[in-house]
Amino acid sequence: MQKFVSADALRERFSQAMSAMYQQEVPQYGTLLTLVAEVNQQVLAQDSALVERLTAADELSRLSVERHGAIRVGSAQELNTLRQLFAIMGMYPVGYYDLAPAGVPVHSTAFRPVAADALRRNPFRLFTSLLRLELIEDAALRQKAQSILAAREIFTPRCLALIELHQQQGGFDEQTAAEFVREALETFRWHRQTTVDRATYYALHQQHRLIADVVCFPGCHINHLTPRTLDIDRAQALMPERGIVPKAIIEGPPRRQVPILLRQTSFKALEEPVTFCDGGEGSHTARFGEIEQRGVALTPAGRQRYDSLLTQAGSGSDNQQHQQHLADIFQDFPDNERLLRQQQLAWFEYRLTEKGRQQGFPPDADKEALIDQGLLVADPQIYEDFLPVSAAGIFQSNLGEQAQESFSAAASRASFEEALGGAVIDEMTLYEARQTASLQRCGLS
Ligand code: OOG
Ligand code: NI
Repeated sequence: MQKFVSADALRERFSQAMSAMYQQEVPQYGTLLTLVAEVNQQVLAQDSALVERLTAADELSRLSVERHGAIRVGSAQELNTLRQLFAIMGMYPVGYYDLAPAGVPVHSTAFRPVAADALRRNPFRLFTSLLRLELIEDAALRQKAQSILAAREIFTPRCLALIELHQQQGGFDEQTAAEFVREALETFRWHRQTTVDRATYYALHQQHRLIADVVCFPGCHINHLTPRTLDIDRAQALMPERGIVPKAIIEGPPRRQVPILLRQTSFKALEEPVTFCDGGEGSHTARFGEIEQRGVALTPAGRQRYDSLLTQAGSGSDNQQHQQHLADIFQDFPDNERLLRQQQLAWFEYRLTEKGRQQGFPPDADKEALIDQGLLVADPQIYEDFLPVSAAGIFQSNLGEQAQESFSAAASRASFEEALGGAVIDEMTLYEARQTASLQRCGLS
């Protein structure tokens, strides 16, 4: 039998290739990577307990390769082909995010690995948005955007052939794997040449900057890549020293003893020169850089608490004030692991210690007592997904300062799944299954 390259290896190579390409395209992203690596090193050097814990949970090695990216597509067909492309790399659509209420005319999912060992190996994820053309009010312009999108092909012919080949034979040998990564990368490359004339670009831009970004280019350029930091406050504070101007506030929850969900900040999109297809120069702002700090995934009950506290806190314009205000409001959210477990607000993964393996215990033993006796360890499950409010904040900060109108169209998960060609996976069932499986492995019911 032929030996195939694993999906995990393909994803790892692809994520490395994307990162290398983006460093070339947006040199500030390289600066950001260096900064994050330094901050992570400092945090680990100062916190041996954290190192020990991450090592024992086998979570340390993924840190340096970890990043997410974001792309935006214009048609059902493009989204559907992306689903097939990412499946080859072990990335599946998880979660549905409707950004229309926040004034962004897209709905989205995240393509990411789902199995625990795949996440440990390389958790590369892509936040993928589908433009909602139906939200363009001007019928003529909507029609025009539709026909521009219908005429483009964002995948190379060889990439499409390789997707088909993979579906037929179930894998790639070494040589084909390398070719696949090269060809797949082309879809996400930046093109400074638009496919439309100046007038069309500005007409679409006038409707919404994002619409111009999705419709006017030959591919779906990667618009940011985001490394994972262990201390986002420190990284944010150091950004100006490195010549990077961060967005005003860090999105998401405040700093905590037990970090929860996801905190994010970004630098402003670059103004990049473009050439219109009828000649003439213009500029386009779409591509930026972002960093994030990931914490424990919350259960539906925890998430509900988070959402309501965040709404209560509102937003601010001064980061220090906003963080202090958030910290005050989030006093109501338990901030130690035991309480998070006991109140079932967060997801954990359990494992036995050496002592636990030797000593044994009945399946109905009290988990907290076993933890106290040093027989059992509960590692927080990292939140692998995204936050729509934060995502909207990131989108907005890169769409200029002017207020965006809010689209009131009802959430349309069904139409998204129809375009995708399959259902999105519910992230909560993944976290829950992982917790349950870990308890079973430990012999607990
Ligand atoms: C995606 C913005 C969302 C995040 O980290 O929340 C995102 C986009 O700008 O296309 O990447
Ligand atoms: Ni992002």
